[in-house]
Amino acid sequence: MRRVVVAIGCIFWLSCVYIRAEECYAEQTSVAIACDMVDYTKGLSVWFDTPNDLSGKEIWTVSNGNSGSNPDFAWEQRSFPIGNGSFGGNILGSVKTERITLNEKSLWKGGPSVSGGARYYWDANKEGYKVLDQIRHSFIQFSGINSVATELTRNNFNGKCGYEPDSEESFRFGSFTTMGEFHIDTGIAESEISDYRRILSLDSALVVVQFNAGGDCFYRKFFSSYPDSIMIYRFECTRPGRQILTFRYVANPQASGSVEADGTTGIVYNGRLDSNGMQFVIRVRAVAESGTVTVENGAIKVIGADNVTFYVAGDTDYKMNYNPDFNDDRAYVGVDPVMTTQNNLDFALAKGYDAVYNAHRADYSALFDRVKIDLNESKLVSDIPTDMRLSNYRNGISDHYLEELYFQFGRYLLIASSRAGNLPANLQGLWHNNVEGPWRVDYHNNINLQMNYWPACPANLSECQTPLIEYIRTLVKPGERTAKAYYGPDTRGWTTSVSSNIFGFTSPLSSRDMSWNFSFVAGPWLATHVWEYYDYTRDEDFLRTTGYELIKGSAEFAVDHLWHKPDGSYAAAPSTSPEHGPVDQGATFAHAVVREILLDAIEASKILDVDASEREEWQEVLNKLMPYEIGRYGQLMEWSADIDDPKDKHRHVNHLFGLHPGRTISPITTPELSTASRIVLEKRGDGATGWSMGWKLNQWARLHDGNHAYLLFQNLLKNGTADNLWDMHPPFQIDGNFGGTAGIIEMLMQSHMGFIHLLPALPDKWASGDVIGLCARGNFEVDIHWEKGELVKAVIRSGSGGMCSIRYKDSMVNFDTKAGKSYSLIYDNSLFRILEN
Ligand code: FUC
Repeated sequence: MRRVVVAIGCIFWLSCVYIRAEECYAEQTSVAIACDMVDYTKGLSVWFDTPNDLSGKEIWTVSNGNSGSNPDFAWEQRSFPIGNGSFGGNILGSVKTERITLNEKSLWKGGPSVSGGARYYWDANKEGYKVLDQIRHSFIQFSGINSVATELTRNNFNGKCGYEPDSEESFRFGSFTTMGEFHIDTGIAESEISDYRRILSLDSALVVVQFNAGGDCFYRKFFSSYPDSIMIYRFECTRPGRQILTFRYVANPQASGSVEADGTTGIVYNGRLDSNGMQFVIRVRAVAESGTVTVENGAIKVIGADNVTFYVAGDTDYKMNYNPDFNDDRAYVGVDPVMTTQNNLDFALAKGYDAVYNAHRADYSALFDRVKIDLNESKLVSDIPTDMRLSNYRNGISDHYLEELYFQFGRYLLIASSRAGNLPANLQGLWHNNVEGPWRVDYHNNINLQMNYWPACPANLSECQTPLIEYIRTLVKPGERTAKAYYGPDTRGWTTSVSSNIFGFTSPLSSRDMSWNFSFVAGPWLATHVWEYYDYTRDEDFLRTTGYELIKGSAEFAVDHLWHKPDGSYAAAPSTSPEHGPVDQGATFAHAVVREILLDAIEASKILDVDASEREEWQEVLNKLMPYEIGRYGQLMEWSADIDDPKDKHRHVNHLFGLHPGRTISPITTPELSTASRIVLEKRGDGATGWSMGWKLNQWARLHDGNHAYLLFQNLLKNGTADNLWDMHPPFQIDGNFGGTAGIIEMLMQSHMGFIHLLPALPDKWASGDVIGLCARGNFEVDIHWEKGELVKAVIRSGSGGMCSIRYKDSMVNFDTKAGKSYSLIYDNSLFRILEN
């Protein structure tokens, strides 16, 4: 019966294809047929049941500085991101005109190609080292923090380059910028549809927009493929011939270029950014099943097609450069995007939709499927839209499915925004809707970039960390100049400061506000991630050929930037604690980072059996570094003097760096410091901006307080998360998502103290559960099963062999492992039984 009706409808439809789409649709709705929608919400999915409209369209032409809110609400809180690590988009799911925002991670303003050229661009460091002795002397003269040191630091330890776009005639720091938008008119009125759903399926890395229009099921499917460097938008309908589409590109308004026909079924935009002449190309090709495709006035028109696939390729002329010539305006130019987009498009077209989709799924699943989490046997039911779930959660309704979803969403975002061969995830991962954005959507190095990579290794996505390591490599050569400029010509090694870009920028910015702009341990902090990558993967080749050099250069800088005081001790003077407080003669945070990178360098040099004398030096500095101190209300002191304010609610908790992400404070090895850290966290409180709650969640987990960690996780979900599950600083900042995912792992397993600690911070609310496929340092993969709040069984897969030490509560067990073998650990009555599987 149904088939007959469909056939009649089809004839009717074909007869009206040349009438304006809307009119045709209006007539068509009179033939109502039930449509059995495929349910794409099944499994792990984030979804909405109401469409967006076009109210935010092109709002990105408005710059919004560092403002707390994105002017485009629908984009920020109700769209879905797709990405392949470099090429991404946001799907708005509006009915009448689909709107897709577009990003390529290397599309940046600024750099050495701005007017003024390379010499101007690289002239960003001051010569702070010239007043270093004076500053240090003042700390002796005035017995600590003093206004002479503050003024000298403010005037000499900033840089020459502005951070605000209008701060310089030729703005060289630059900004990540939008690649424009696609608008696809469909001729279908929102008022005429039912059963609308917009779904991000985490199981398949696919966005689906679906609805019933006049009894026909419409599906739009969107994904960005890493193996084929192509984005695909597929418009399907259960009734043949119903697709009437006009596909238009709207360019970044701060660029020049034009849209032209690319053959008879596609368009191409070849443009250059006004700021720096960066060339970028977008190429679209429509492949329609039946119907006609034409190109008119720069738009693709599809009429009367059954299903239509749009293949979209985009690229820029950006080239990463590890060894930039400081006189070369074009040091970061080196790709021909006309060619790369053509090749990618041709290749994908030849492969066809099914093969491209299958390759995308295989690539994604190989990463995503490694980790499964099940809290209290939560059934994977996605029977209500995510915004309602979140609203219920905010009202105190427990929802472990939502918690699992949030955890896996972080893994999805990392796979979508950080893949080998490209830049790391920036402040918004890969997604931005504006010509410039908050904090230039840059690489922010006093917590944010680092937080982006907290989950990479433990969430079994170590491949996704390679962009960070490649990026760190790009900072070394410019970072050596910065190190020398501020700490003297004999300073060894490299560093970077609070904000970096894709053009090797490592200098401080021009602001005299030292609380945020003085950030010389940013380089060593980044370099700890190089060690972490090794420690998880135990890839000794990597350590030898790539990693060690980065770690060593960073440890050398860490040592040379310290003040070797007359009494023989070492202190970071001057230094600050982000992003508040005075210019100090030894901020706890700076020392904690120095400790960590020196420990890393010592271990790395031992493994490679190199640099014995450097090792001694590193150990000597470690021994004589100013120690942690406990202040008047029992708190871990943030500065060298006991000036902490117990009412201080500041979001940065960097002085607890040794607790997390570092490993120099732990309830097991340093109980007093751990208690002092707890006092800091209690005073700071459980609210904050998105990423800050994400960080405190990790820190509470490191204190082995599962219920308090869970409280922070709940606060992050309730108060720091948009309906599409993006982290809200606000505005949207992706770091909190990654901090949240990492924090859940820290609650279930830790491995930073030389052993694998199972369920170190299990909250009462997660009484039973399973997690499969977490990674621990030492190259172990771990599954954990627990019931009624107690460990029942763990499975350890050893990737590199060697001793495995496991801790649960106060019990420890050590056993030797062979690479490639797996071991079951049964825990019963405080005893472990270990079986080789
Ligand atoms: C740090 C934070 C801010 C913001 C910015 C991008 O400076 O203190 O809150 O997250 O990074």
